[in-house]
Amino acid sequence: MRLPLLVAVCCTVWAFVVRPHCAEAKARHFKWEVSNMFWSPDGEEKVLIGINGQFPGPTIRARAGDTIHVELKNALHTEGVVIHWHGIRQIGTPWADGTAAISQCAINPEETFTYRFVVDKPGTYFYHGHYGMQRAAGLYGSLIVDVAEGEEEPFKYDGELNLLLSDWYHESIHTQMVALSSKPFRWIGEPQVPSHFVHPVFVMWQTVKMLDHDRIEFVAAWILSLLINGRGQFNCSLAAAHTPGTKQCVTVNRQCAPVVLPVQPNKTYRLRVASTTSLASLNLAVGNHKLTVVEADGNYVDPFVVDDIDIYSGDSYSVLLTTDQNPSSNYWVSVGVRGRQPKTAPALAVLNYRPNRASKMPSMAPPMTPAWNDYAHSKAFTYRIRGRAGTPPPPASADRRIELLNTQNRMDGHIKWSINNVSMVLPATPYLGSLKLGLKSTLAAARPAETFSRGYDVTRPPANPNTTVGGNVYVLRHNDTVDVVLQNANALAHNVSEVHPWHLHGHDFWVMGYGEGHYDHGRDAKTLNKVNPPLRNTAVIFPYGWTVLRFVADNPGVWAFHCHIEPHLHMGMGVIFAEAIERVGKVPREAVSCGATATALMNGAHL
Ligand SMILES: *[C@@H]1O[C@H](CO)[C@@H](O)[C@H](O)[C@H]1NC(C)=O
Ligand SMILES: *[C@@H]1O[C@H](CO)[C@@H](O)[C@H](O)[C@H]1NC(C)=O
Ligand SMILES: *[C@@H]1O[C@H](CO)[C@@H](O)[C@H](O)[C@H]1NC(C)=O
Ligand SMILES: *[C@@H]1O[C@H](CO)[C@@H](O)[C@H](O)[C@H]1NC(C)=O
Ligand SMILES: *[C@@H]1O[C@H](CO)[C@@H](O)[C@H](O)[C@H]1NC(C)=O
Ligand SMILES: *[C@@H]1O[C@H](CO)[C@@H](O)[C@H](O)[C@H]1NC(C)=O
Ligand SMILES: [Cu+2]
Repeated sequence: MRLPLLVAVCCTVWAFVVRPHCAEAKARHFKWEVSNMFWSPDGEEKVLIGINGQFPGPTIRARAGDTIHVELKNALHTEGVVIHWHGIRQIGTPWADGTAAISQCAINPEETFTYRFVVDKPGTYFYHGHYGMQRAAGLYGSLIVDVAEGEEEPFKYDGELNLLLSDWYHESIHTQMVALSSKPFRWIGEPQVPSHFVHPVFVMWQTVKMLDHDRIEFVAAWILSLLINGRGQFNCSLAAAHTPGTKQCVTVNRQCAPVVLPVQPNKTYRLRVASTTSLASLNLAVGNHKLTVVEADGNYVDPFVVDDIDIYSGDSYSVLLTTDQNPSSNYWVSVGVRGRQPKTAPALAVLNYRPNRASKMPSMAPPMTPAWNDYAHSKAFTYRIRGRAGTPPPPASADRRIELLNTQNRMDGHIKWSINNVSMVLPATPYLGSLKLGLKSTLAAARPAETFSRGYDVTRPPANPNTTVGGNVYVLRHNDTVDVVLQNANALAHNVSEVHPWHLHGHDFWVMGYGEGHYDHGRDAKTLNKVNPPLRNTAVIFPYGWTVLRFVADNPGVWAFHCHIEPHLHMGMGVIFAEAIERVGKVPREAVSCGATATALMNGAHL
């Protein structure tokens, strides 16, 4: 309630005193209902979580400085729900971050909660469920913030195309969650197509007997499709549609038809690409067209030209594409898998140069995205991302360094991901309420470790893989400059180390540098980029590598910092930053009135 008022007051002051034309910040109201519904994202009918009967959810479009109000009604029958606004820093509104058990209580069925927050910075964002694995059940959509009225983007374009990338399992998230926490562990992997499939794709489900390394039991029969704007092709022959004279796929099953992106020749388009995948790391390429990267995670980057972009779960990019190819043809947009041996067919969309006529299948095969394990290609792309001139530089040094080793571990027969040997579990009472009220009983007594044993060999599985669970709450002092060293290592199986995209809530961080092997501060600190590191909210650690991030703890709240791969987070791969709680403003009662906080409030405590 207070925010729009503040904005309005500022605006009035500016209008009359400072600026002749007030950049009018608007309040934008949305009324949403979240419910389960039947849908066929890839041609097969399943139940997913939609918003107002749509999948993906409605796109929010606003201008920088606007206040968003989302009145969210939970119409799921038996589950709570929350929505996280990915990339929005929630400056001064940590209770609107939408993380269950962290920033708020899950909204009960039939109840309504209103999110109010300012979108302070232009960019390409999205929103998604942040309770259990609800994101993987389809609860997501785009959030696009344009520059404030009267301002201009630092690059020119004629039109925009929006691509929200995701992946889709045929098994329900309930089945997935049970599998991930089963004894023995059941991997929800993505077996799907023969290894030698050819484009265009005829995707057939196949039971693949997977390697049984280290006694992890793989369940073969899981199905995963890649989706573009909520649409993919499973067991659907694009080949038929591709044959001249037939439009079989398009007419037989509308869901099988690829997304069509209408363009005019000789124009420049801004492609906004965001990934909210559960599991898959992706690569996007457009046949015959170059891509100029200009934005990453709501921050401008020093422009560079590539043939394809990598995009990890939690990332967003803007790339400029010029329609300078022969306009009598159309072109494929391909989205393929990185970092895991793909058993999933690429997702396809059509760049349609004939926007006023029926779309025609491209005459060329879709571009092949790079091999899944071509890490040199991925690193070359990632290392090229720099802040655009004008990006604020990072503070010259840090006040605190937190080193986070991620390992795969065992606990009483379960498989977990751990950070410094502790696998994160969330409390019954959300942190924002319990910490604000100082309810010590709800907090784990132990302070999590700030580093790990020097001698730990990151190239081998843990010598003793036993782990424990804990809160992993790091208490940060207001205004401290914090360096986080993310250290990757070998998982439980020999010679396996995975890619993990880490996402920070409440902040952008500078990505200071990347390296191989064990981070050695004495040796590696001098290789960090202090000149033009990019600001982002998601950064990847490569297999057996490290990544160093820097941020200033200037946004009081309780913020999650975690691997954005949904099964990894579910298995404990995350930590919590409790930042200057004493400076958090008055927390709305409805955000945190549950568990021990509700009891304390009833007994007269004040938020
Ligand atoms: C694929 O589609 C065909 C034709 O519609 C159908 O006969 C077949 O059962 C489907 N396969 C799977 C695995 O769903
Ligand atoms: C696109 O621009 C080129 C060079 O300016 C020109 O030769 C060509 O005719 C244009 N094509 C279309 C379809 O306008
Ligand atoms: C690991 O934990 C299991 C119990 O889950 C125990 O039986 C085993 O001895 C532990 N191993 C080591 C090396 O501590
Ligand atoms: C992890 O914790 C277990 C106890 O649960 C311990 O035995 C093991 O040595 C620890 N590993 C590391 C790498 O610290
Ligand atoms: C925190 O940093 C900001 C920006 O540098 C400054 O304005 C503020 O006074 C600082 N607050 C404290 C308590 O140091
Ligand atoms: C480890 O795996 C990589 C592929 O990920 C392979 O190229 C390499 O040969 C393997 N090394 C060993 C020792 O098995
Ligand atoms: Cu991960």
